[in-house]
Amino acid sequence: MKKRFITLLSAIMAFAGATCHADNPIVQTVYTADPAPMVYKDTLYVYTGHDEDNSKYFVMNDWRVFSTKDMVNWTHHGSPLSWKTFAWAQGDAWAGQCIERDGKFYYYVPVKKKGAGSVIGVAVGDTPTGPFKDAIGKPLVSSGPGDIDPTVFIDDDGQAYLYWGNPYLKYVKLNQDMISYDQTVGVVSIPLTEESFGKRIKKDAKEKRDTLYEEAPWLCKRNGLYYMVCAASGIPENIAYATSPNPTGPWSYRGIIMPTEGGSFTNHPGLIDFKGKSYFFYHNGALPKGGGFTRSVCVEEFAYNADGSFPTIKMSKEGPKAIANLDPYQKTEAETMAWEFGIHTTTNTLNVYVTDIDNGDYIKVKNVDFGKNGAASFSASVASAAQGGSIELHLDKVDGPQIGSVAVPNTGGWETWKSVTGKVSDATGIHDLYLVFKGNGTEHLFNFDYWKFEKK
Ligand code: FUB
Repeated sequence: MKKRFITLLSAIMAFAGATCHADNPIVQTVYTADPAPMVYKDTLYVYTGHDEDNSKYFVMNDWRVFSTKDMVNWTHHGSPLSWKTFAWAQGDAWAGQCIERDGKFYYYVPVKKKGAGSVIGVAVGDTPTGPFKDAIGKPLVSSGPGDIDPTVFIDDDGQAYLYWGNPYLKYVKLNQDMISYDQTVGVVSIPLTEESFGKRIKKDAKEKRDTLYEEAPWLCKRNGLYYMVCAASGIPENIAYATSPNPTGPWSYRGIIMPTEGGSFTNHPGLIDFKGKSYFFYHNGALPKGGGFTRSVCVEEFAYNADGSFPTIKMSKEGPKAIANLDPYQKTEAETMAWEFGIHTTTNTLNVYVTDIDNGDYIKVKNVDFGKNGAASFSASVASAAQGGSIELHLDKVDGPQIGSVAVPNTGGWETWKSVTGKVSDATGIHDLYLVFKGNGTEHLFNFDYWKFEKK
């Protein structure tokens, strides 16, 4: 994404100051789409697609994964999977979902098969962030046109379901191994009736769909009720839902959750409960140069109504409130952030780190708890084949009180990492921390891997 467009947005954000904590979209370094949240242990992961810059169609080559423990700071884990992972695929890394079973992570993704159309593949990994490999060396599902947007769900009795489809809605019952499905049941098409998915008001004679169902199904369960949340109502899409007492229907249409807004003609839901709260993920075109093919994932906290129905959920710039503070006395990856200005993240074979750092760029980390006694020093792991620079530490605003700084030298290489340390003063209590990068020269200043404060 071009830095100059981010510059404008960040200037507006900085001017808006403390009252405007625009944490949506949750990622600003790349365009992201089609969110699929998953909780594993004490961490919420969100798997996304990746719209390439300047796309004029759904040009998507890989998937991305991000994680949070506090709902405001997101750690970038790079790209765990691409369509190239599947030797038999030729493109279209569209909307997927990952789920854990028995310590393995199964990632269901649609891809374009060589010489054919969309099919659904399954990749498997040992950790939530991969690496993932093709689990079976061929498509898992190839049922005809519209095999996109898989959603996977494991019921309380252990039966797993994989739903998908546009314009159809189909499912299979996955076997215990998660990489094959029950052939006796086969591929089942859900009847798309007005009772199940609402009546479509047809705009013209070309409109073939009778119901609101469009694509992007998301299957989940709460208090014994199954929810089928989906993109609906044609283009531009909104998000609607149906419910059923069974995972396979019949489904009853319940209404619209998120009305159309946000500058992207598609939307795509992902729902999750995390640490006692409910979260609704979606995408819009809110970043600079954003739109229908350059989308960004956002999240809202919500509460189900007492009868189990959804409230109307509006898109916001603020996103959810923090549910935990960040401990600055633990090693924190530099690519953990609530917001950033100007930087990118990149991956080598071992690691994700922050790169493309220029004078005036910054990373904002929210709700950092320095404690009563405060911090004494700050260390950072940095690398530079150029002139280096410095990291200034500011509280609450990019030009807020400065609590310290560290100088970054030329370390002899862009991946020749060195620890640098500087003194810190007047850092107590809970603050948003701005790591502000300074330096001169025409090249990028340095790379940044992780940081940590020491207590007084
Ligand atoms: O990201 C490509 C397509 O756009 C997805 O498959 C749909 O759900 C829509 O979000």
